[in-house]
Amino acid sequence: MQSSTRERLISLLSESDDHMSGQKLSEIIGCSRTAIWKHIEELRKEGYVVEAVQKKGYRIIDRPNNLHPGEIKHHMETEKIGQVIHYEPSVTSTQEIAHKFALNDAEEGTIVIADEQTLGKGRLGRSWHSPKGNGIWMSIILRPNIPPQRAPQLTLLAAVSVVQGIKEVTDLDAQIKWPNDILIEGKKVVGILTELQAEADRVNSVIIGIGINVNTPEEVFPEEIKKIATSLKVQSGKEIERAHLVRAIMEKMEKLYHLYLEHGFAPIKLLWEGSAASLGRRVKVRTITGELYGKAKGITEEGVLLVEDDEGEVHRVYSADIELPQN
Ligand code: BTX
Repeated sequence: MQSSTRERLISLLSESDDHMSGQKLSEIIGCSRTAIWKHIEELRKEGYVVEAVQKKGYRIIDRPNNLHPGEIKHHMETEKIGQVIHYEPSVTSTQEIAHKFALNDAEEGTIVIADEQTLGKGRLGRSWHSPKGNGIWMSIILRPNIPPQRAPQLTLLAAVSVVQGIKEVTDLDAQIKWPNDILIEGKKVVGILTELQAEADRVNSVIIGIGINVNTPEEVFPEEIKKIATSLKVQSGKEIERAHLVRAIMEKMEKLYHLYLEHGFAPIKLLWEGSAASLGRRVKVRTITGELYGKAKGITEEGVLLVEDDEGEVHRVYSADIELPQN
């Protein structure tokens, strides 16, 4: 099924308060009534419940919890972010695909989203568990005119967007653990991986990968992450509509991105600090060169973490894993 016809059909049926006749749909979309009927049959196979009433027409009365672009874009209020969506049922990693699109001049705000990843990537060569049908695995391409050293700020911006989107859709309060984890009740519900295509002094594109455990039941997490991972459904007790959450995150991100381009990192920093789990606490910092214990004092204007050790010396931490020992 051609995606644009399908998307138009879904949005026409979703936007109408009443049934829509096959005749009317075929006129608006510009195809035959038989084609409309075939599309409706396809939608039913995918889990849409489409009511058909004689002399009145069709109406969607239930929809599957899927990530099709038509579902995500339905009533989405953005100009850029998420306006172009590449959806795939199964991929190795949405980051890989987004890198290819970025090299081929994809528009800023393009997203790649999948129902399953078979080789989901974390940082430093780690893997990201991305099972089918219950998470959000997506990569967003941005093209800010900034030097590469400012790119980590966009990880923090993305984290704030996700926290705000989660709050709007689920009413859960998530917290950010510097730099890229989002936690609820101390367990990881979201991971963010920011990668760059850049020259020495300027960024060509920033590819922000976001993985969210949305409706994952506890037993689906592999043994090695069961203790540290959670999902929004486990935390809220409710099934979450994934497309709704993606849409909310896109809308939050677009607002924050405008703010960032106009006023720099300062306003984002304030919002980030408001949701930070680690600030003011004792932390264990693991970098590739070693370990450090101290108090997380804050982040700099560049998004670098400041940690004061027991001798009072303040260290700038650019990239690390942070542990929050139970106080
Ligand atoms: P990270 O390196 O901070 O975290 C990876 C670690 O998190 C793993 O070693 C494991 O311990 C744990 N982990 C793995 N899977 C999960 C999970 N589903 N939930 C909770 N904990 C887990 C974090 O890296 C960055 C993850 C980005 C994922 C997105 S998904 C879309 C995009 N495509 C892609 O391949 N990666 C990004």
